[in-house]
Amino acid sequence: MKMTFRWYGSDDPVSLSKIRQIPNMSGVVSAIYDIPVGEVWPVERIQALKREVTAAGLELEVIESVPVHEDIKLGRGDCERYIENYKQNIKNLGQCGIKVICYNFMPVFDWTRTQLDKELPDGSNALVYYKDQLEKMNPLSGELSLPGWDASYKKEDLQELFEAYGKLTEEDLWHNLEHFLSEIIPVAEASDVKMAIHPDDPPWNIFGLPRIITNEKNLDRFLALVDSPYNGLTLCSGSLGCTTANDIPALVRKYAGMGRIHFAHVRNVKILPDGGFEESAHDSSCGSLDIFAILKAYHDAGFDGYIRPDHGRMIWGETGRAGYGLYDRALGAVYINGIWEALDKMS
Ligand code: DNO
Repeated sequence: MKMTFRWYGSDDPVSLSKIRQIPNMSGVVSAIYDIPVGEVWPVERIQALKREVTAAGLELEVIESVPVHEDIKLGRGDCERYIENYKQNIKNLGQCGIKVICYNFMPVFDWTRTQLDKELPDGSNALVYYKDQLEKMNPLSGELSLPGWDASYKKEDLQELFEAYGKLTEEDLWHNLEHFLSEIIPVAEASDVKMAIHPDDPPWNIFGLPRIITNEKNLDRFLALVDSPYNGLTLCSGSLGCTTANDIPALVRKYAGMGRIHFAHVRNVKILPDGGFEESAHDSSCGSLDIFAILKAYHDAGFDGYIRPDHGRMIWGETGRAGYGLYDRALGAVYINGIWEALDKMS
């Protein structure tokens, strides 16, 4: 595996030089954040980003993410133009040596939490999803936004988007996803860039919006839509793992065994009795997931793709982008590295 870390560009308070000091860190995953969703990222901009990262002694081989415009998910309006732009982005990124593109197909909202700074008993702050808080949230207020979200919409379009999704069934969403994949995967193959869809987080419908990348049955269906190694997964343990219905080690064993996981997001989550959840430290002892079993499944499958610690809590007084501070994510990376070294030496 290749250990990586998410970096939000030059205004990220977590600098490249700090990331480089985390042991065994091969590179960062990042994106160009100031180009409107759906438009083409010029090659010069990608090269400049790559130069900045490599000058700091790190690699840039994974893009997280190239967001998918809502018109593509809804199969309407400028859908075909945005698909052409997406293809151009794949070509441009491939030309710059990018190996994996992470993206998602969640209608309107990316990952959703109800509170970003819940104080845990040890004094750390974490992101949480509480059902009672969710019921009080108004998705149309435009106030719902998480740091680091892959925004694929404009605030003023929310009302209209909700109306459009009101008429879209889950089957329509599958149909639009299939169309998108059938167009882009041949380009990804020709450009040698592996596409890696991120599962829906949380993996259930939210605010009445359909979500389909949620469980084993749907992951099977997704991979069969275009049966190519270039049509793969970002397997996010914390997203799929916030319901006990998903057995993460089993999913990893299956899909890594098929060579379809290109990017591993590893984090733990504590599932609450009512179905809500709290993000926890990475260690197995802190949440509901067995991180050792998950990593063992990757190791047994001979996984040699990219991996990253996922959200961290805010600890030691750190402030900044919720979920994406330095300290707890660095602890996560070190924990994953430790388990991996043990697995290597024991095998
Ligand atoms: C959350 C991230 C997601 C992910 C996107 C991919 O922390 O894992 O925002 O990057 O869903 O498009």
